[in-house]
Amino acid sequence: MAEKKYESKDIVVLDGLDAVRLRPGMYIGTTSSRGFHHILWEIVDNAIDEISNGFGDTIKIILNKDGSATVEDNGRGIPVDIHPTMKKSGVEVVYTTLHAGGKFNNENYKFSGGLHGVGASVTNALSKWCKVTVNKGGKQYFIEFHSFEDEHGKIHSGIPVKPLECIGTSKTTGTSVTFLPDEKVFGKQEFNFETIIKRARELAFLNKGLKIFVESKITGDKSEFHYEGGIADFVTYLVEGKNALFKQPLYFHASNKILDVEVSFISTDSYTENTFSYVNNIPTTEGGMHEIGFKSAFTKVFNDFARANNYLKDKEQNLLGEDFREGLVTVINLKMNNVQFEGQTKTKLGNPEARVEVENLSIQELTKLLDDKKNLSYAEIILDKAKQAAKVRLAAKKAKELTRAKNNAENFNLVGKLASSTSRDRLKNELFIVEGDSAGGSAKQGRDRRYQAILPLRGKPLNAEKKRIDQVLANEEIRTIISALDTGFGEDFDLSTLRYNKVIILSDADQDGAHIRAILLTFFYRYMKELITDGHVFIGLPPLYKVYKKDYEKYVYSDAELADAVASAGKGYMIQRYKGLGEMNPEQLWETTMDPQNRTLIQVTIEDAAQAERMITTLMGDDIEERKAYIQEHANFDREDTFMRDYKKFDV
Ligand code: 0RA
Repeated sequence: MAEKKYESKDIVVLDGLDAVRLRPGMYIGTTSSRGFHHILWEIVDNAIDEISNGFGDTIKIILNKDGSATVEDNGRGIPVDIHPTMKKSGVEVVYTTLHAGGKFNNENYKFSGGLHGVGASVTNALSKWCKVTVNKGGKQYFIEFHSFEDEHGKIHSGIPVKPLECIGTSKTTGTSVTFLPDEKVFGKQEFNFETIIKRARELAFLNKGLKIFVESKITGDKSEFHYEGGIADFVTYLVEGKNALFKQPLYFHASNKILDVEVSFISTDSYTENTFSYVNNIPTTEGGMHEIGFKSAFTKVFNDFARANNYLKDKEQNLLGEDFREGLVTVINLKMNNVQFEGQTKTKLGNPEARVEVENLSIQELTKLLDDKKNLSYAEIILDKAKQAAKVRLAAKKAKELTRAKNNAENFNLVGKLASSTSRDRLKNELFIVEGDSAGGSAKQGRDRRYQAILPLRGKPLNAEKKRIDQVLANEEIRTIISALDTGFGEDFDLSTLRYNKVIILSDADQDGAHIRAILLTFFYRYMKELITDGHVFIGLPPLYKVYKKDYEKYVYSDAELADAVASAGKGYMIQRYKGLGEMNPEQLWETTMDPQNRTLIQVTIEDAAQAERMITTLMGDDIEERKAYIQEHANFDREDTFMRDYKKFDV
């Protein structure tokens, strides 16, 4: 059999832009909506490069009725002279040569943005047509490219209809590009105004001073973004609706030969840290070297400051980075060349020099910020918060150790407060968490001791000054609950070892009772979520009144029910009002609130718990009265609303 010859002529040589057509995914990732918008952002990136290097200040993005998009800038205009080796105009080179954008970097631009740096030629290659107008040197120039199928069915992409020509005069400078994404590549798709707005806003934050207009000629929608504060305005935007602890974000900007970095941050009363980082306008969701550099600088500078100013005593250990960053919202904006992206989604900056340089510049700039006396109160806020966070961290660690080491003495003492049930039947056992020692005493005497365990909670340790849920973790009673449930908490939580099928919170129908309930629910919500989602958490419902006379006795659980009870009692009745659980004797407490045959329980849903957490965490203010009023208003499981006498419904 004749061997098949393979000769040079058989090697398929793809013209640059034809390669893009053949495998668009290689250049823009996907031809879905993301890729469709990507070819717009390639053009916008070029305009931003021009502006962020100091030429011009405005970009317009216009969505046209025919499905095309226009991107206009008032930069210097793409070069129109003939390229010495390519023998074509600069404009034609940019739109027909892959990676042509890259060559601007070192000579013309210090740093260049953009996703893959594939440049405008990719947009041209994947468009049905693309028209470019350049205003420059008093003249106006025009060139048009198109993609078409020849008589052999071969597709030619991004071909200039004719060379760049001068079509008139102009008093301005800048570049305007209009392109129609090719349906043959993308199918029928259109630009999404909301998507574009979101990214335009982000770009305006990341490029201080840049004005971006977005207009849809299809719907008439228009938006405009311009932030003189840049990423400081970004931080302000991010904390809208949160409780910021600074009047305004802190900000610094520094650069050297290798990179340019700006950072802005603000402290909030939240417990989580939020860092948003960018490299060349691209979100680095997975973080990377720049984030690490900034974070270690932050930790170092604040620890040094704390020591120098006696916030940390000699014998005290340094605070951890996570302590300083609790509640911190940060935006890091890095510009540098030759970036390497790593990670699962290629959104993690890998360049090691970014860590070193960002760290050094950040140490220098953060030190300057802290030296400025007008920032002293900000430094104090961060330090106070960090010290609290460290305390909570240590307490949480201790609690964890305690629940692990079940037999040690301290733990034994804790569980000592618990009156356990005699049965070991996990499916029948119930844990009552009871507000107050006296109610706790009644509950212990009145209970069914086979299945019901009682844990009295003294009001005090869980009282109003316990503002922070994390502090709650350091609380003895909470640690007792953790030990008693035997599930562990947080990451270690394991529902399969739960000792009680029902965890029932019994608290008074007043402000303190509501607060204690909210704190407990918040704790469960945060650290034992499954306990709630699996339906183990209940609110016990003690009566508010007893209506009675000779031969008549009725417990009343809501104000609405009171009138009915009074009416059916007839003449000569008396009303006893229960102000708290403690006013009931053991038998009454059993009969009305604990007896499975007669009681009413409200099963706590995850929404209830989320609501409780919002209440606790959004009420960080020091105005105890205001907080109490708020809790009363929002946390009292409203008896008229939630009240259900049908215990079968809840008491399953
Ligand atoms: C390189 C050099 C010059 C301008 C540009 C690039 C440029 C590129 C784009 C892409 C979109 N808008 C743009 N605006 C400018 C300046 C050449 C000169 O004036 O000498």
